[in-house]
Amino acid sequence: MTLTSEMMTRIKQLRAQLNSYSHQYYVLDAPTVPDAEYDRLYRELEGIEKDYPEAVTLDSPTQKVGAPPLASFSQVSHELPMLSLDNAMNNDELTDFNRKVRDRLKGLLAEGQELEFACEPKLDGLAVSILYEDGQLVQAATRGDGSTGENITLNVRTIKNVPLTLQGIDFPKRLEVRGEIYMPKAGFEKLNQNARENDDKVFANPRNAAAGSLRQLDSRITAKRPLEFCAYSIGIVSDEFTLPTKHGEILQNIKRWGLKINSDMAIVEGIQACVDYFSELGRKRDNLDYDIDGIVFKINDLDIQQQLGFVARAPRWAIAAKFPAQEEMTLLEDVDFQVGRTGALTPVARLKAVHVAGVMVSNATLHNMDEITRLGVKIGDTVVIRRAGDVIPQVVTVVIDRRPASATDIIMPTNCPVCGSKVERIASEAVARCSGGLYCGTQRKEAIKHFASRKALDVDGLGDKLVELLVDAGLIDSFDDLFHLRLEDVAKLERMAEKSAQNLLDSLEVAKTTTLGRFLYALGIREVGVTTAQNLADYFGYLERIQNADEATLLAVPDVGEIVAQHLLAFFAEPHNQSIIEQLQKAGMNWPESEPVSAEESAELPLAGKVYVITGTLAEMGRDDAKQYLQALGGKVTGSVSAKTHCLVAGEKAGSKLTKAQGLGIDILDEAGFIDFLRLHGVSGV
Ligand code: 5U1
Repeated sequence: MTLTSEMMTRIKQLRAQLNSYSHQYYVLDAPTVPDAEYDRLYRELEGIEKDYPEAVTLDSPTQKVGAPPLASFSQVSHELPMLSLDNAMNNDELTDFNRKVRDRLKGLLAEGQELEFACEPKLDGLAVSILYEDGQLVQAATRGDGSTGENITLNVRTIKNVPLTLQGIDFPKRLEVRGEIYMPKAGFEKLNQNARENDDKVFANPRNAAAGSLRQLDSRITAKRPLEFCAYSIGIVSDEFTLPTKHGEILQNIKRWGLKINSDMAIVEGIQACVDYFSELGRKRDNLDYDIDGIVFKINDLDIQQQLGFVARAPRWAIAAKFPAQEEMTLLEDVDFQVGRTGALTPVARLKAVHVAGVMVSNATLHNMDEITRLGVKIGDTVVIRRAGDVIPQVVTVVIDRRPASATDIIMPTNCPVCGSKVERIASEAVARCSGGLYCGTQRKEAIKHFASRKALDVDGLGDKLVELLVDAGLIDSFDDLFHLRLEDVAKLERMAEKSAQNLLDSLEVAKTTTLGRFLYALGIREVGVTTAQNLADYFGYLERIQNADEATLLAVPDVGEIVAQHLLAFFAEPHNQSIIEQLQKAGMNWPESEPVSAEESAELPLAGKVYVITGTLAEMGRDDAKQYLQALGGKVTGSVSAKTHCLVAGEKAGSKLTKAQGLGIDILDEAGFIDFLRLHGVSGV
């Protein structure tokens, strides 16, 4: 077949369209068409290129899937050295940096004139250089030693948000963009989750995952990794191009040319504003979509940058203010096995106490025996602990060359450390469980704590400590015992008095009236979380129908797969569980039941078809209640902001989702506004 000019026109159209959709999706985070439309156009282009291989060009969107493996990476000499940065470990060192800069600029700054700084989160990834000639990506290289790096062009070409062709026409003939390649937290978690399931390499942190993915000789592997690029400066720029006078303006140009820059960057005046920015980002750090290890502050004015120049391999006009490290080394002194609500035995590392990310850590989770085998860890080892955000600290690696001769293997006990029942492990499951069920004191306590917890019956005043006291005093053994407590017995407990005991009984009385979703969740059926419980309640409307449902009917419920269906069937088939439900109903537990809302009816609900995201702290109602209200009005609640989001409900301390929603021009409601909105839609009692 000959390649006609009509066909060439169609190829060009498709490439331009696909590049534009990719840019909207990966760089602007604002897709304008569904994925299916992108896929359709992609397949059309792929089909044409297959029929006319002579039409394939290096910059075609189909060429981002990787190439056959290299034998090794070649070397690239950086025409302009890639600099490193001096660090400031605290506010004093940051203000010291400002003082030194001002001293050097004496005479150039008016009395009291503040310097302008660009503040940029310092991504925890790998510094790279990407070279464009005539708008085409021609080379990408690692930083290496700053003078020579490795040629990783084939790998960088596969990164979704790195354009193969620059946008617009006003870019320099030669342009070197510098920035960081990193792996966003969500992609990292998913990659590791997959790796665990398939016995593949698990990475210790997003940075290692990014490095491991980028250093692949087979770029087809890199293409499958969730890497992103974020630009923070330029290197070579050909002479015909007139550079702007401010760093911030350069970044805006880079953005216009189709590359991603950090949306959390800011331009501020004076060092105090830098200190404030550092504190604010420190607070937001855990909620960002990516790992950062500090903030880079740069003098914004390029003339001033030039006046200040460099010392050794670092510029005098920039500094990296560092956050406390998220990883530290310490000694694994022992391992205990903790019994959970469902009897799962979790190995917990007892550590020599160590500061990690500003908090003293002496325990870390080891997940399960498979994880212990994977890590190859022994008691007595020196281990690396990672604490990122609010998640439980993790043991991520073992420092093998520090292993003492006395190190001992970690062995799963054969009997439950709490009740002595046999520990069992089902071949298909990673976890081992105590077979004691509610005979096991810990399982009993944990089940009752769960029953009373906020997302379940939400019994005001019945916290974990009080449940333990009640169980230890022999006052409760099962859920329904809670509703038969006597005032005089409760009042005798440690730190209780008649008034607090009465308050507890009153709260229990209130909690007797609940919703079907909450009741189901409270029962603690394995794998039935809040959403699944609510979906079951919405789908069936009546408890009895859930109790009698067969597997096929359960599988029709959104979010219910085979495993959940099996757990539900097993739970309701157990006479003991049926009797618990009967006892609770006899004790007065009740919830409204009604025919489920049909598809036609739900399409008529006021928020039908609308997508909401909830972020930050909602002090009045909590995020779960907010979600339930929105769902009851027909709205869909998702976890991440995109162009498809209609409205963001943003409570206190909202972080990157708020910034993103603002950037996309999405409606935003604070908590007070949200409560008004609910009232307007007829929700009472909020
Ligand atoms: N955000 C950001 N990271 N980072 C790293 N900006 C930035 N700038 C750097 C480095 C090494 O160097 C320039 C100041 C040259």
